[in-house]
Amino acid sequence: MNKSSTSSIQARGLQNPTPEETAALYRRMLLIRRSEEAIVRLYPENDMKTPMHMSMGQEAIPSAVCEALGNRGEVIASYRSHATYLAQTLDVNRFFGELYGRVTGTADGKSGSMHLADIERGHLVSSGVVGAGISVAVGAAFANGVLKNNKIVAVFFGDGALEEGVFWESLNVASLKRVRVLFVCEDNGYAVHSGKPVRHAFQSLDSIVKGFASGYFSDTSNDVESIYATTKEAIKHLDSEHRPAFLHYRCYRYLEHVGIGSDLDYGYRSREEWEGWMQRDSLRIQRERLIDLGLEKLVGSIESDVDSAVASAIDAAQRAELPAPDRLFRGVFHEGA
Ligand SMILES: Cc1ncc(C[n+]2csc(CCOP(=O)(O)OP(=O)(O)O)c2C)c(N)n1
Ligand SMILES: [Mg+2]
Repeated sequence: MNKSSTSSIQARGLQNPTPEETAALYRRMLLIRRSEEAIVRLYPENDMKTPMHMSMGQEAIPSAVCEALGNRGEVIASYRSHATYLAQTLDVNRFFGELYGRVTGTADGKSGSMHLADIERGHLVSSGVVGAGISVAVGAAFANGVLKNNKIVAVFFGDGALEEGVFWESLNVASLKRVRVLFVCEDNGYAVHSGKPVRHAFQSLDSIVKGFASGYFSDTSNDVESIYATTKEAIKHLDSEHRPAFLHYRCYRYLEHVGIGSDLDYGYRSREEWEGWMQRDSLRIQRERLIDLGLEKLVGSIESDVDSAVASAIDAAQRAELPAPDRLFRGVFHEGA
């Protein structure tokens, strides 16, 4: 797996990541995985009073995109935003503060897991409305062009958002006005319990998106290094062509649509399909890659850093205060300058 994905990067003329990049990609993915493993363990205590749209299995895409964008990145996400939030901000403290509904959270503990945002760290907004962030991203990217601040907005959405008019309107206007924005489709094959064949009349997006004069980049591997290399190519395209780019990345959701359980007995997807994706788990592959590079010690220190960051964030969140009643309406509406 390791060798074949390396050679697929080479076959596409893309550069292999350095060992430092390999480790940084693993660190981002591990922070997401360990945080969600903790959610699976602790959610049944009923102290995190928010719905959970879990990202397990989908860590590679936001980790690769945020690493590739570095400090140029600004992210907009859907309700499935644990992974994008942690990949972009690396801030597990405010993350757990919000899930526990505490004042230390991203929104004073008032928004829950579907509206994670931290503008200062470049996670602009998340929304529970499918596709809602896409047009906002085009506006934010347009503003960056006017301000000439060199920032790049990446908007993450699922394959279900391709059925929303707002996606096509946003692609149209971004292509027409040559807005530098990355449309990142996290294609996990399902919208709730419906597969793509019963939802999409089109077979392939490639020619449709290219028809808009937008860049089109696709990666079906769910391999973080491959996605990282592809995203860097897309960023080059954005910078040289001054056009949007559509990144079509395949992934797989390990858990149920909403909640922390398995849904393999619901009958809409097969255990064989699920096992096939589990066998090429992006975290395991990345860990093996670091071991192959002789970096066992580094793996150990990344793992103990991440474990203690997650444990101390949970401990702090559990001990933090709930928002006082007089904060209820603060920050809900724009309060002027
Ligand atoms: C505009 C709108 N329509 C319907 C819904 C209900 N809904 C919530 S999640 C979802 C499926 C979205 O699937 P996808 O975009 O593929 O994202 P995934 O959950 O797979 O990450 C739907 C239809 C919604 N939240 N917003
Ligand atoms: Mg989906």
